[in-house]
Amino acid sequence: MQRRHFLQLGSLALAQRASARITPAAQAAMQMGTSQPAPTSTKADITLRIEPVTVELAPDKILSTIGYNGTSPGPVLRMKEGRAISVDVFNDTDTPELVHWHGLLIPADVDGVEEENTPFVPPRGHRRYTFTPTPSGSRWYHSHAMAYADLHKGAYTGQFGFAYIEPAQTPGAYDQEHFLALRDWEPFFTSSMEDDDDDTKSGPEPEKPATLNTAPNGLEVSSMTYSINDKALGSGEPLRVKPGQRVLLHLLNASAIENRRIAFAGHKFHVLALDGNPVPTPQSIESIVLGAGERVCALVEMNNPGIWILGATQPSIRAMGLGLVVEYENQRGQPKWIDPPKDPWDYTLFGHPVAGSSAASSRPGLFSGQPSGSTADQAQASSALEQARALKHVPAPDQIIEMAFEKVPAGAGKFNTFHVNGKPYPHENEFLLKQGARYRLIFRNRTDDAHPMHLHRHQLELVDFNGTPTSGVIKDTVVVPFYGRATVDFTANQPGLSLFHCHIQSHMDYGFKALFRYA
Ligand SMILES: [Cu+2]
Repeated sequence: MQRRHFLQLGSLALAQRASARITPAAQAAMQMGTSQPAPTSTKADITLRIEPVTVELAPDKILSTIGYNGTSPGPVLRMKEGRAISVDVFNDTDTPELVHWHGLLIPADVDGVEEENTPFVPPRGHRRYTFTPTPSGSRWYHSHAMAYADLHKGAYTGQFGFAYIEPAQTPGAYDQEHFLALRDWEPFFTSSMEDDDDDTKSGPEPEKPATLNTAPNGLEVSSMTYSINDKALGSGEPLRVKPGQRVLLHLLNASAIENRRIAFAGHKFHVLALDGNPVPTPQSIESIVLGAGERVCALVEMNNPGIWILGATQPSIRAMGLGLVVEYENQRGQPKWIDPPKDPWDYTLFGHPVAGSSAASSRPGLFSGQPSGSTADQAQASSALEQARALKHVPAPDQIIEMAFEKVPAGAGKFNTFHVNGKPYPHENEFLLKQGARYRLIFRNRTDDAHPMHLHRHQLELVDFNGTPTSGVIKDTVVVPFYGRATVDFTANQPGLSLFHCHIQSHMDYGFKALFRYA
């Protein structure tokens, strides 16, 4: 196995922090103090305080970061679907902040995104967010502040937590319910990260850059410290279970940095929902890939007494803390790990079966695994586009929007930059939506990383994943495999600005985003 080689650039991080870019809107918030008066008459349903916190990953590993209400992760916020809620956010830091409600279909002015013109929560100030949570399921909340070269800002901090929107009807029976957020800490810059894409990769590579940019890689972000919630593997209390119990797990990858594969030794995950949305075809599987920002809800039958590890499949990542001990009652001994089979991760497993095609047989010629990049492949690529346009198993959209992703190594001096359709953010008026219309987005990932692509305030229905047609899988974040392709449909039913971006913070900060506007 390849060992991680990295160049730790702590002093660079410090130097950069002093000159971190502050956007004009953030600056205005700092200077003018657009704080609302402190609420006096009515108490909000929920109060969130953005403040410095300590996180005890292990007795000898206590970190300082910014969190919510004294902890990181912040509290699990339970809300009722369709019932209006108010959230008072107090910002006890010196940085303008935003709280984004990931996966909720709410207006732009409370979505918590600068690009959508949500007002900041000013430093030492307050804002009240009022919205009606929908749809039900596992959502989450996190800072949406930009970080650029400052690894102490935005999603690198401990500002994240689950928001669980309770459905009108309760889900099936279970004995225990746990919210588990995967997380990395103490990020650092590196130009030579070994990412986990080999581990999260699935299938063919239909997309390649026309000419491969062979410039030396710029800086990206990595980490050497991991946890589930606030504890490193082996610290804190184990998750205690009894034989025969059904345990409902709400999993979230709250990393600002990396996609992750996890498994539960000795057990299978019965996947019920992706990104909080029930899937058409629940499946029992041995491992799960969670892109940054993604959620999976899974039931686990406790039918294998012992002491087990639920954690990252990569041994080095588990060794650095990403895991949790699950202990059956009356069992003693060391926690056990078993490597799961290396099954490809494929969202289409959970979709409606497409008539006349199985996952294996439905792939058009382009996706049969030949190396691509030749002229013949280019020709095939255009015919594949025709096929993507002509997907027969779902209603035809009103319009197709293609989005090609490219990486420019060291495009921003030290840092890699990312382009959508040939340019970094901002795009002027390229992505215009007509209210009520149905759109198809074709994500063409011509980079050597898997990118978790998130569209705010809308729900994406996956209709094709690397050549396999599907339907019924509803997501807000879709990992597009490296050199891969994903096609999603959505209805433009949320007027206002909607940000689309890679959920890896440094990718978003350095160009990998676009705004959808309503005409
Ligand atoms: Cu990315």
